[in-house]
Amino acid sequence: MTAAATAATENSVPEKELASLAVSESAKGDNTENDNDVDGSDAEAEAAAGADGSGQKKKKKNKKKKKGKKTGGGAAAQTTPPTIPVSQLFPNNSYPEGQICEYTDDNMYRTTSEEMRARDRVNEQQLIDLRRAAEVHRQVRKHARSMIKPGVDLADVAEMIENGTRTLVEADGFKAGIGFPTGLSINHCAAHYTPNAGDHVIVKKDDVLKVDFGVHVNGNIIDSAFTLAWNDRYNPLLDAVRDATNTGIREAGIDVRLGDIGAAIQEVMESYEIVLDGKTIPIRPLRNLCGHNIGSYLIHGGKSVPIVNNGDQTRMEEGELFAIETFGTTGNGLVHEEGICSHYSRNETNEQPRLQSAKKLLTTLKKNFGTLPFCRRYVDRLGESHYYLGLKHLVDQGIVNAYPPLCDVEGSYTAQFEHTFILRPTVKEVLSRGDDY
Ligand SMILES: [Co+2]
Repeated sequence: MTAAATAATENSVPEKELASLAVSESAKGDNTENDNDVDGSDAEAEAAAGADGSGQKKKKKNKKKKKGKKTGGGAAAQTTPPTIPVSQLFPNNSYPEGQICEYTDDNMYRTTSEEMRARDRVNEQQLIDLRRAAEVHRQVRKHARSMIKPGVDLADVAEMIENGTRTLVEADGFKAGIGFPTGLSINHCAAHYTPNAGDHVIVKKDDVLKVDFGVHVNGNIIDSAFTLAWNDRYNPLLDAVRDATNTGIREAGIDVRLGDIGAAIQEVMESYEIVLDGKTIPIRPLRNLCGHNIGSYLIHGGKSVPIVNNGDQTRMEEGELFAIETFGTTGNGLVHEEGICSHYSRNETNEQPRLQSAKKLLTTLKKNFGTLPFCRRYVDRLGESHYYLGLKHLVDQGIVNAYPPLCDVEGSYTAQFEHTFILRPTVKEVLSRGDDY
């Protein structure tokens, strides 16, 4: 999920206020090994996909050669569509590690430092929660990738992703669940579209679809996104953004300035171009979107990771969790708010609603979502109805924030890739890394 861009105009670009995400691979190439590990776990789950869960579990247990793998030894088979909680596939919290990237330069000492290792152990539970959420993300998106194709209804896609997440993470109040509304933005729309009740958008073969969803365990949120297209002509756009995101991840580290990360992302993104209908178009970053750090139950923790060089001197710090997301476009490079709103989140304010119906709704929102973003469908499924006026009242009073879809100019195409990583005392761990992106 990207930071809500305040309505952008050509004249005032509120870059500082926008946060989005980016991800990159280890500069040293040591990521290859780790990528393979993730591959291994996916391949393992894939091999058994579609089969009976318990039967496969036994089979896998006897497969000793998997034991040395980092992916948690006891991983058994997931079904298609996914129905088995990851806690059953990875007993005793043996969730796969993300991609491990060693720190470089002045921070090289951290990898082996006893002191840093001791600090690392303090946060073990958080790491377990994050890895569990990341594994849910990988397994749900794997199925999403196979079911999303031209002709599919975005309402069905959202339902699959959300129900899959709830099942695999064993959703339970604030202990575990969905991190934010499933973003399913098409073509010139870059972010913050999800179907409202009754919306039926059918994917077309020349569409470019961004799939952005989140999983949390005890408020530890994994925020990761990818782009799908079925026409090869968009490959340069997707390559540019994947490369830019991986560049951002690679540059990230303890004490690194956010503006420097943005500069690296911009340089890579702008080195690409695309030919559409015989016309060569430069690929630009969507400069009023950005990545962000993530707090407990807080998708935007207050720091923004720009995707252009905005000169921000703020530094990343030890222990911080970041989502780096980059967006590329064939359009103007600026998003504006467009269309019907579906995404909302509650503001931390003491302001009280004046309307009675809004008071009741606010109580429901607090109880069910806390500070996590939600969409209208999530309110519908609580059994609420005719709440739109109350919701509008809360938005007008500044008690709830509204995040309408964010789009570049009509006719343009936008792409997004996003990963969540944590700056552990010893290493950078790209939690949501998979064999897919
Ligand atoms: Co995000």
